[in-house]
Amino acid sequence: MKPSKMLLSLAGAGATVATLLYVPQGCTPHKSVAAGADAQAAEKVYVAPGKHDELYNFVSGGFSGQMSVYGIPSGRLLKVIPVFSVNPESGWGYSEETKPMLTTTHGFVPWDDSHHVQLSQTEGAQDGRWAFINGNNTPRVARIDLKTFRTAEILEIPNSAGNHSSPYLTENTEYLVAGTRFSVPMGEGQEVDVPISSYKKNFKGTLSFIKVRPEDGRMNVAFQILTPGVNFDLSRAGKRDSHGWFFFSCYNTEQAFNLLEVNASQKDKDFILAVNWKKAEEYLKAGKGKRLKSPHAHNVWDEKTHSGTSTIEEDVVQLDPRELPGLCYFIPCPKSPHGTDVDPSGEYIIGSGKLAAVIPVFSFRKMLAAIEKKDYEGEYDKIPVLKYEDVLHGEVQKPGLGPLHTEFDADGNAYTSFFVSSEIVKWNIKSLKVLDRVPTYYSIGHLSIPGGDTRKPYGKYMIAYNKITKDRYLPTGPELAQSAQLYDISGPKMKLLLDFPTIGEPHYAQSIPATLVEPNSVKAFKLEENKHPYATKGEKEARVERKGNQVHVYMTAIRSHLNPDIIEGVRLGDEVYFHVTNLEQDWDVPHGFAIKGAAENAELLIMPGETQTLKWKPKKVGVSPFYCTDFCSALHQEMQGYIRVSPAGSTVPVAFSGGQTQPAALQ
Ligand SMILES: [Cu+2]
Repeated sequence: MKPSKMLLSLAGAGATVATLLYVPQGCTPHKSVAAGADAQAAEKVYVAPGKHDELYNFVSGGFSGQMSVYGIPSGRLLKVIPVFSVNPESGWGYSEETKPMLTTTHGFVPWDDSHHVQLSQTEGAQDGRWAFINGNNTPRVARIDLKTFRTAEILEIPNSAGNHSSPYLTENTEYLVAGTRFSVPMGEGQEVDVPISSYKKNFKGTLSFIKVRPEDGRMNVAFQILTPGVNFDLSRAGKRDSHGWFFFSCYNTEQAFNLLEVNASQKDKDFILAVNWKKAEEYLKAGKGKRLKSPHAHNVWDEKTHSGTSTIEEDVVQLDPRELPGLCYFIPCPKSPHGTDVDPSGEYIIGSGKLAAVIPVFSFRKMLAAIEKKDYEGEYDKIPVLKYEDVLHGEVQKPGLGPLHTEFDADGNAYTSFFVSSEIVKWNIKSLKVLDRVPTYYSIGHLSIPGGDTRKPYGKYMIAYNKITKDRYLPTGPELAQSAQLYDISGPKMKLLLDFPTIGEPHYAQSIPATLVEPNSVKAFKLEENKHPYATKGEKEARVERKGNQVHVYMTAIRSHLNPDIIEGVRLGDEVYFHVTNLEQDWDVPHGFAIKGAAENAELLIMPGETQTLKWKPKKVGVSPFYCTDFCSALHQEMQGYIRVSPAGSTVPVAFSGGQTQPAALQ
């Protein structure tokens, strides 16, 4: 009996956790741990102190809205990269400079839900420049610069209601996509005030194609495709011969609007939508798109000013496939498809029906031939539906229960995750024969093979991202750490090597050899290139200036003091801006800045050569301490200062002191 099934059946019979732990015989979850990983496995994941891991693993944080970075094979957590949510560890969303990055047309959104990581590619291979990730709730996509491991750009997606099939990208990073998870009425004001029961008539979906500028990665919505009102789940771009096409899985082709759990599982087959984006480019060039007013925020980080800016882009161009032949085709796919994945050759498209008993494998060549013949099964909202048998390469029989996602090795094999039966199944793409299966602990969602979605899989490892970890780690109350599991796939049989806990819920993740990222890593920002308007590039420039009710503190931080460290002349009602420049030019010497009673935003973390700003509105008369929060030197505890706040209307003059800059007022 599989541990997961036993767990479910025992739990169903009302067994307590304690009962589970003390089951004496063979098939307890604990026994399976011993069977899965052994001393040889430990050797394979051991990275000696001082040695570096072989791969970076970029993992989505799910409900945390962040992306985290692990070393593989050790599973060591290296960094949490803040993206769509505020993050106190780095001041993301708290400092004045980072706030614009979380701005949307709905205002400042401090918390989102991030799902899928994509690493940039050149000619179908990972290039180590950028990682992309989607914000699911308030639809957005982000680009992370792998030189700094920082979010460099966030683009809001207009006319979208949940950005799930995103941000999958083409093999030269020409485009990344953002397909709406939910369909909604499109338009503004009264146009969208319609009864929900008018779903079939009024609800529409969109697929956004976001252009990525090759030289610097800058994103913009190049066009949107208006679609029938269905739900889009995941997507993958074609590669090699199928480059120029994109494949989106869709469910709820029933167009149900309530009780989806029942009403969206009525039909035997839903669809994979095949989009010819080269054709879309032709239509766009020929002026066939409609420009629609669609305000959306575009937030860009500037490494020279160490600041983000948020601008509102006003419109997008939409293409309507009902009027543009050759743009879109539906491929029937059994039972509510979740994943759609394209193999390294670009020929095979794998659909994964969540409720299907087989895995259908489609042939790109057969798809083109079927389109050529124009022998369709019919139309769905005026879009041609191809015949299942015409496009099918074959079906994998009895693979498991609840197929979700498929990745590939370099030897023509596919690995599919099965949520319901908690396992990964290895099968051959051409012969469709099942070759091996291993349990996961428990309820796997995505899986990832390094380079497994590219033309050139790195292979060697596979990582499972699991939803449940009952019994895998020390208990931590009702909420347990979620989990990733590392498998060795270098031999004919898959072998479990390691469990490691993750930050948030790990949805998708991708790994890349460290050699493609490590040499480019930035160590410090050059102080002479700091173009922040409030930068203080030397201690002699440190000062305090009043502008109306604003007090600007030009502060420097260097081991082991803040300058100025005494400030007077602030009055209740003032807004104090601490612009702190970290003067260090050395790797791994950030300084922090915290002040008592910073109710609106709290703290800063400032990298070497960088300037960041904390806004502070004092609420009380008196003296408040401030200090460095990052243990930077032997005299870190002494890295502190005081600011005096006088009553409104006080005549205490602005004065400051620190090192050589002691003013007359304080002598
Ligand atoms: Cu310090």
